Amino acid sequence: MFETLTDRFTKLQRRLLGYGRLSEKEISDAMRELRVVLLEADVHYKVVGHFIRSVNARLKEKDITKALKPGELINYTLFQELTSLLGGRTRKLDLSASPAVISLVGLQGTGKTTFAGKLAHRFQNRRPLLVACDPKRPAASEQLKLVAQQARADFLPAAKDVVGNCLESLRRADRDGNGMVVFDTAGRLHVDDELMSELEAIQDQAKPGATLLVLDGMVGQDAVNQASVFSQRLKLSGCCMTKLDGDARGGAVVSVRQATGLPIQFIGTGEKLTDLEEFHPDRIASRILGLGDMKSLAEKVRSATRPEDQKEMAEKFIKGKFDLEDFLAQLRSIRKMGSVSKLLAMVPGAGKLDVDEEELVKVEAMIQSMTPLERHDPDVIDGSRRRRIAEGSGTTVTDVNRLLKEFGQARVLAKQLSGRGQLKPGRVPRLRRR
Ligand SMILES: Nc1nc2c(ncn2[C@@H]2O[C@H](COP(=O)(O)OP(=O)(O)OP(=O)(O)O)[C@@H](O)[C@H]2O)c(=O)[nH]1
Ligand SMILES: [Mg+2]
Repeated sequence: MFETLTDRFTKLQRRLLGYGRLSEKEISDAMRELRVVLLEADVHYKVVGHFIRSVNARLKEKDITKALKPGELINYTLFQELTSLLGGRTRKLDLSASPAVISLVGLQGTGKTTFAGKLAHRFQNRRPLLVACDPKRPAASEQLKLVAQQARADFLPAAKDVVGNCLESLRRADRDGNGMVVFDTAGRLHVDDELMSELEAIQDQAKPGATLLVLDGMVGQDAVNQASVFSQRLKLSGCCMTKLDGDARGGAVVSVRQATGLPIQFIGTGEKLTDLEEFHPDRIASRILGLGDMKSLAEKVRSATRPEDQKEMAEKFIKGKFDLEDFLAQLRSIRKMGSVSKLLAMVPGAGKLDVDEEELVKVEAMIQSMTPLERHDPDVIDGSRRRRIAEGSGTTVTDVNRLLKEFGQARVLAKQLSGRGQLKPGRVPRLRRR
């Protein structure tokens, strides 16, 4: 998987590691090579532009080169930015409803039926029911039946009235106690109006909790186009990228999130039922970059940034100059220490404080979706930027509003307190969920 991309990255990194210093020229040489690597991997050109700009901006704004070799700093920055490009945090499939209803959509042959089987296999304990939704091609229904047998899942054959059949499957699931229902919808060679109307009808009437777009990872940038077309008509919750075991160049995986906002939730790595992986942006980034030992590099960066930076940050905060970039750095160092609640439980009297870890993850995702300017000067974040940030981080505008409001209040409070000399360095505002 991603061999070509990893190969190119490894070569680039080997050269970068040799850099003794990091001047404008080295940075721009490295960026030029990075552009070639990405374009050759068939990454969408707009995504390449975005990626290069953010890596570049990050490299220029940071100066922690004392403890790190320049090449290491570039590697680390590439890792961080690639993780963020791939979606930042892992998006788990929402299985809170019972039954959890999942509709699989996508063009012909992308791997929907195979993926239905893989899902059923993975979530066997929920007694999945696989529903065939392509009455026009009897072989499609037969294929799903076989897949269901292999995965030991229940099966409902296709019927002429596709939507009616979906509704029938929900009644059956209630009756038989299936905790998961998967609609294996019909594929078409091209996106046509009839297909879309049928999928819309399924969405409107059977109301699946998740609609996943299945994309063939081999088609490269075309996956981005498919994702755009499907999301114009349907409310997609995420996608599954299949066939990444082949000689896929990786471009689709790298592009789709940034180009369409659609998170990748699974990747298919073979034809067997077990060839399914949950998509973790950080692990994939590390794999693509061929970085085995990201953990110790991260440690090094942390210790390199620690003592002076912490003090400087506390001072910034007191002076009201603390920006969202600093805030993100703080948040990361808190999260890297492990579970915040567990940590707090060790502090006498603080065990009952409610620190919502999920909230911390969300806040981190939101700040990651901001540009350097927005992080530095949150006042520029207007309505459309808020929408973009929410979209990019998989949160809502209300979440972004809340973060900005609380951040603003903390800043004002810090200024007031520091005026009265009541605040000591080292304190950072704690976010509460409302
Ligand atoms: N190598 C590899 N092959 C896959 C993967 N996923 C699916 N396939 C193969 O791709 C082909 C098409 O898969 P299907 O699951 O039938 O695709 P589909 O989207 O249901 O196709 P239609 O129902 O015709 O729209 C089959 O030969 C699968 O074995 C994967 O992750 N890796
Ligand atoms: Mg099929």
